[in-house]
Amino acid sequence: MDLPVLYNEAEEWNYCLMLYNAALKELNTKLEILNNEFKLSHQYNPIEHITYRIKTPKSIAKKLMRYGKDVNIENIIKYINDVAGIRIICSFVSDIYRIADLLKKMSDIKVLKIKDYIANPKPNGYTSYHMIVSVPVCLSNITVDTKVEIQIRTIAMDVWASLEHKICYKFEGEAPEHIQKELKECSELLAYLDKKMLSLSKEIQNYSPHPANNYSYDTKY
Ligand code: 0O2
Repeated sequence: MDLPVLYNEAEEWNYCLMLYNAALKELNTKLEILNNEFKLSHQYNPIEHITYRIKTPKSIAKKLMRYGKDVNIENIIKYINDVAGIRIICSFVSDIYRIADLLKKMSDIKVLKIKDYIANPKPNGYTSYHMIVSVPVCLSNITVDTKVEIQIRTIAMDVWASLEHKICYKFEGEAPEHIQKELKECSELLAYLDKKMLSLSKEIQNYSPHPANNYSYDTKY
């Protein structure tokens, strides 16, 4: 992200926020269009809902300090990939990969990094598909490539992550061992549930009165 020379740090930060917000809006619109198209041509929407946020200054500062970096705008732009974050909640695991593949094919979106915590869950049981992308934001005289973190997950994965986040916050990152163990078990149960729901949904599709409109499921999961 190249910034114009501005008067002071506050102005620079406002400029960054304008870019991050613009990138989130661009991505959100693209995803809404995809979902609407799916609804129209397959009577099916792979995206349940989308949320997005700008990371709080406190959380940005904490992350930079964890990385051993000074807290300044240059380091935020360079090291913090999730200042702008968008979360896509899907019904089924197959939808996650479908959405990720569609994003990868978008000519103006550059994929910078992928972390597949579904294929490789974190040791605590966290599962989700993460992409760091760069979105071109067209301004009056320049186009600025702006980083956004995309998290794609199922409803079940989202329930787990939000509970785990609350538990971590409550115990300041050091939850008792039995709670950690039970959380891991919950994650495995939810993964099983996701698989069952997908196979049930596939079966229901076979009963559709309009087979021509049937949505073809990815067979990866
Ligand atoms: P918050 O509150 O969501 O902002 P990188 O992107 O590679 O530079 P980073 O950011 O460490 O480095 O990468 P990662 O692991 O891909 O993504 C971090 C984000 O994923 C976190 O952001 C969480 O939103 C989510 N996440 C990762 N691991 C866990 C986990 O174990 N539990 C939960 N609940 N969420 C997780 P932040 O900055 O931690 O927080």
